[in-house]
Amino acid sequence: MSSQFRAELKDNMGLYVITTEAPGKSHLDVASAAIEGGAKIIQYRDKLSTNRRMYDIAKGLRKLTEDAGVKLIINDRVDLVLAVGADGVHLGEDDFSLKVTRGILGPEYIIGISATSIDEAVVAYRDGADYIGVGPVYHTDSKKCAVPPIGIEGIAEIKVMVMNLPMVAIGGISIDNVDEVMSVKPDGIAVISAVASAQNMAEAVRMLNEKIQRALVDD
Ligand code: TZP
Ligand code: MG
Repeated sequence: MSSQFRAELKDNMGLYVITTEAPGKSHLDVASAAIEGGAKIIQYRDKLSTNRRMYDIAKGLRKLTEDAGVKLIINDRVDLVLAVGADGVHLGEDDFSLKVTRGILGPEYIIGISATSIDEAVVAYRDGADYIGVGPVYHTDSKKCAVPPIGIEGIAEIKVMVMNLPMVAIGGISIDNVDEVMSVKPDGIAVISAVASAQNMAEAVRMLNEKIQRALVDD
C-alpha cells in the first residue's frame, strides 16, 4: 500500500467497529448502526457461519459500506476479500502469513495484523502491515485471547516502537474506559461488544466516536 494511502488510513482510523451476531441483531444491523454513528472502518468477523452464508453477508456488507464510503475489512478470509471486493483483510497468528497474503492480494489491499506484544508489532511493521490491532487492552469475553490483558502500558510501549504504523487498540474497551485508552495515543479503537451489546447501537457508536475524535484532535 502506498505511504500516502497508509497516511490516509492513519487519519481515518478513529472508531473501528467489528461486527458480530447478538440476540436480534445481524452483522448487517451492526454495520448499519456503525455507519449511522459515524464509523469509517468496519470489520466483518464471523467464526460461525458456513462459507455460503459468509459470502452472502459479506456481499451485503460490501454494498452497505461502499454506498457509505466506509472501508470494509474481512477477518481471516483472503478469499472472501477477493470474492466481494472488500478493502482488506485482518489476520491473526492462525491465519495465512502477511507475506503469503500480500502475495495473493498485491499491494493495493489493506492488510491488518493482530499484535499482542512489541515483538509481534515490530515484525508486522517490518513485513509491511498496513495497520496493527493491539491488545487485549483489558479483559474481554468476546474472544479467547492467548495472552493476558496488556493494559494501556502495553499499548503505550508498542506505540513508541511503531510510530508510523496505524494502530488500533482492542479488547474490553467501552465508553467508560475509552478516554483512558486514548490517553496513550493509539490512532483508533476497535470494539465488538461496546456496540453490539448496546440497546441503541448507533448512539453507542456516536458517543464512542465523539470521545475518540476529541482525543485525536487534541494530539
Ligand atoms: N482481538 C483481541 S481482543 C478481541 C479481538 C477480536 C475482542 C474484542 O471484543 P470486545 O467486545 O470489544 O472486547
Ligand atoms: Mg484470525
